[in-house]
Amino acid sequence: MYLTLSHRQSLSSKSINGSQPQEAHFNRARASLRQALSWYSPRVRASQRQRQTETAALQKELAVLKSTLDKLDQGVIRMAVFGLVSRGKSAVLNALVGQKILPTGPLNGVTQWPRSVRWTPTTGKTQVELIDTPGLDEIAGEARAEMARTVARQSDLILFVVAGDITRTEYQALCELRQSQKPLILVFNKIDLYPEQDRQKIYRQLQQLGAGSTKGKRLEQLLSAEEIVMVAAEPAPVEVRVEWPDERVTYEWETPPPDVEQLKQKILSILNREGRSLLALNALVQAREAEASIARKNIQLRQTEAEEIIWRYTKYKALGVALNPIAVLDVLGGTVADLALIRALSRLYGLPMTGYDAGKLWKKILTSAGGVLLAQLGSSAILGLGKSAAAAASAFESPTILTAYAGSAITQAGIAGYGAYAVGQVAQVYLEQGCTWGPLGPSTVIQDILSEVDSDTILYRLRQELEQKPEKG
Ligand SMILES: Nc1nc2c(ncn2[C@@H]2O[C@H](COP(=O)(O)OP(=O)(O)OP(=O)(O)O)[C@@H](O)[C@H]2O)c(=O)[nH]1
Ligand SMILES: [Mg+2]
Repeated sequence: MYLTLSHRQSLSSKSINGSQPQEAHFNRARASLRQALSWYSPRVRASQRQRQTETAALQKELAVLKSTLDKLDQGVIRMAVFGLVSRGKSAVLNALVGQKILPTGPLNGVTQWPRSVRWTPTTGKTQVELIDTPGLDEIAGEARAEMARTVARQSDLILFVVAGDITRTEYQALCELRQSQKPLILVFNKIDLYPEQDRQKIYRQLQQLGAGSTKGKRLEQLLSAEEIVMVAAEPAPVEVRVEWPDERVTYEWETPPPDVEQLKQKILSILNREGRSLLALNALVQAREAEASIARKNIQLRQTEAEEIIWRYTKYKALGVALNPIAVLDVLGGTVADLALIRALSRLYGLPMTGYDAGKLWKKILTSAGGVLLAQLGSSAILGLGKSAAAAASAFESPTILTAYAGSAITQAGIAGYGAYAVGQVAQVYLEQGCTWGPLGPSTVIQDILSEVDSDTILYRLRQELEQKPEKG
């Protein structure tokens, strides 16, 4: 028995180092997206007009889910480059690809729009889409932040190019990009402009970047010293001395070849080690957003119907409690009614309740709706007893006691009814958050994948950020 267990454990920890878990992560992400698409896509019985309006309202989210799945199927890693103007962003991408595809130049703002080029690294099997962007200080204010956010969200890996000591604007941009929760390589470009000593000094300063303040501490998680590389993407021409056979000496300008070897190696090692998992995780994070948004819209669209259902259950519950003379059954019956209401709502919204125990949900609701529901339980006990006593006494057919029975029954029914109403309201919020927690829901798969990654991977450091989850009951 023990033997089997430890054998199992050693097997699973062994497989984590190979490429198998990457494929497993990848496949699980695909399954999750497929499930989401089939769940939320227009149903076969979508003939009613209402269904059509709903589908139209969810177009955007469905498109996101679909394109995310397509991207996953193609297996292309997206890598975006960011930095201030003229740091050599376009030059770095050209050097990686080995061709001068993207225009570069000494003027600020050569690149005006994001643009992408394909790169097939020589060793890896993976295809990479490189995305060039305009300098972050080139576009003004909100538009810049929006561009950076959009591009970063779609990327699996980010390159941030600096060309020397980091400026305040650069530090701020780094912190902003960090919020996209993507792994980041800091590229120190134009090293040909610095003598060796200065170069090392700047490199050390860049390494210090994460250390220090609490803000820095968080930056460090995304930017370990190992993810800082030095390159010269488009080295400036150097003057060389040429000695001729006839002893003449002339000076000529020669352009050294680009040197981005460090960066290339870094990228390749990340891709080989965790490229597929990064791809999977990125897709899942996007799916999680889309699914939560679908839930929000569904709940909004069906507001009226939901109110009707909640009201109906409220009435049943109130009636049931009022007519039922036995105290304990009130509490039990009330609970059953609340659970039935939650189920009815999840059916109405078309949101999955799988893997999600309605009982837990109810407990959660009980605590969050606090006062009202406790009052309901309390009143069931106290008024219920009074009611039972009154019922027993009513055998004597005294009209005053009968009035007492009716009085406590109505009060209790009112409170119980309000309880059901509160349950309905809270259930809406909870269903919206909980829809991604099914067995193949993105939140669940994200958590599974992150629990398996090695401690020396980028994903491991991203873990805290990516695991952010809605409160679970
Ligand atoms: N000395 C030196 N110059 C470089 C290097 N890389 C790029 N440059 C020069 O820096 C200038 C800007 O390069 P780009 O690649 O256009 O910079 P960018 O960051 O894309 O600039 P924008 O698109 O304007 O934001 C060009 O004149 C390049 O020749 C390098 O490694 N060493
Ligand atoms: Mg450029």
